[in-house]
Amino acid sequence: MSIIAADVIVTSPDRNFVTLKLTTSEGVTGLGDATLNGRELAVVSYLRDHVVQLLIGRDEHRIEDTWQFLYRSAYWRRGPVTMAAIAAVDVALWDIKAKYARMPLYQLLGGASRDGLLAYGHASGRDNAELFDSIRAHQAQGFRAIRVQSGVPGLHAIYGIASNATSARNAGVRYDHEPAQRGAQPALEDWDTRRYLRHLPGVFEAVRHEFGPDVPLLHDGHHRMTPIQAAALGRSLEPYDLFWLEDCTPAENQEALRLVRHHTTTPLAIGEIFNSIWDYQVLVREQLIDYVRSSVTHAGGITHLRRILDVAAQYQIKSGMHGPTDVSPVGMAAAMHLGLAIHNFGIQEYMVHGARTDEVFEQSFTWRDGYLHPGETPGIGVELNVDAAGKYPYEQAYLPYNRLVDGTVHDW
Ligand code: EZ4
Ligand code: CO
Repeated sequence: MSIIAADVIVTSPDRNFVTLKLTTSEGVTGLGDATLNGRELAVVSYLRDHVVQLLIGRDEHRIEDTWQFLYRSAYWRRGPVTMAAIAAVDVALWDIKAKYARMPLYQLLGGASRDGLLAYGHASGRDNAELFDSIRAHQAQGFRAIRVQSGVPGLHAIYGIASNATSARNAGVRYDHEPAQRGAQPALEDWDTRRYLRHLPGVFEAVRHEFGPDVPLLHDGHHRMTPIQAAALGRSLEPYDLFWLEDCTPAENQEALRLVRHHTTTPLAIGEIFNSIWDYQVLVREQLIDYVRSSVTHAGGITHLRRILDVAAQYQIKSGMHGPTDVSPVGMAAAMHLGLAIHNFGIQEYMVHGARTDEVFEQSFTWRDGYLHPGETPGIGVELNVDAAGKYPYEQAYLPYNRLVDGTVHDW
């Protein structure tokens, strides 16, 4: 038994996706997501030019060994490109193993620890009226937990405020599901932290007043604050009982969270741009966070993210896997299987994919009453329709960036 083919498929139905497809001598195929938003082709090259030939002839059953081989033999460890590539191989191998076993992947990971995965959606608005409409639309669509992002008076375009894109499956729910704008240059947004810090607590006060105390509310700071600013925001949001405050400071400085933690009881989530267990070492050991934001896609696959979450579990830290539209249906399926199986599941981010994406990726998952479930199809439950994928060739796209009023580039 061995891997006889490894194909890297690039398709851009609603946005760019990179998918690895492995085929075994038994005729079984497995899929892995290798999408790195805005830098997609770097992972394509990493796989096609450096990894594919290492996979041909390998025993597809040796998942751990293949992970360690790819990680250690490269010598150049970690990094988003390397870890997305390894993740794709890892998930494709788990998909194959589960298909051999004729079981949905979560069964191989220990079986279900719950009935379904609580998911949160992205509500946003330029002002409170628009935000309330967006929250209502999400609730009508089944979401029980809601991320709240608001425009800030005086700022024109900021992270997380929906464009006019409307998801077909979610009539009425407007999504910022193309923050990676197609084109040869990134879009420029503006930013002013002091205005934001002044404005946001009032937004949450209004949302709590309108929607009551029960609904879990989340917020994403998108790495924009200094530690002392983040501490002040966490404290000013305490009366509104957030489920979490995400990425309050730039993620690469783990020490920054110590200061934030000492000043606020608002739960903290971080890690969507992390890619290995080493990024969490201080945060987990010192219990500076409450939720691990890594996705299967960007943190070395099922094998590595499970390792991170097992260490986190010792400290009552839970999962909060990244689930934007740039995690493909393959990456989302992998997340759902892992989330269903682990004990320390927290919540799953869920931005609904568009209709063209659903045409390319045939999926088994279910979405009912605010809960996701990966379904019972053997493997991860996703198949790629190659003909449909071929209709949507790669298009260059960039995430936006921002500048302060004096022209300084700021964290986006
Ligand atoms: O900006 O996935 O919590 N979600 C996020 C996302 C990220 C994009 C980057 O590719 O912060 O919207
Ligand atoms: Co985020």
